[in-house]
Amino acid sequence: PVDFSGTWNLVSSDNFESYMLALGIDFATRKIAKMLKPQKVIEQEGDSFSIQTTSTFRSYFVQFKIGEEFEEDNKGLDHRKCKSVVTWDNDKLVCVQTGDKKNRGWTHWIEGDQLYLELRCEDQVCKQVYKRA
Ligand code: RET
Repeated sequence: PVDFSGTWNLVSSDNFESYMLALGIDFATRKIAKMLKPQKVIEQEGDSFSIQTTSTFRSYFVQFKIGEEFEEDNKGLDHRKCKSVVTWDNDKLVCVQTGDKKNRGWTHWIEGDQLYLELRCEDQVCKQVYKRA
């Protein structure tokens, strides 16, 4: 079984600014955020996850259990509350974030020593790749 646990460093990010724009993130934050190289620290125990995304500017923390809906505050991002739920799609982690924004969510998966993240909001898709630290 796949284990996401570990420390991961961003190596590439595609369309992140358009994703942030779709979320309604302000200009100044977008200009700073697109320069960042965030690090993810993931702890996985069975179906329980915590994911810390840290950067020199701002950080974001989320904790969830597969299949259990939770209220997500998106603090430090767009601050819009969502009802979120994460499920397995084979070895991919798929999150649906239900709220004001259509088609909001993300998918995480691993290939080799790389972690892939696809972030979705409205008609925008951001693709990021992380490497094990
Ligand atoms: C940063 C910097 C401040 C502005 C924005 C950020 C974006 C964070 C995102 C985090 C996604 C986390 C996920 C966790 C999965 O479990 C880097 C905090 C907009 C998009 C998908």
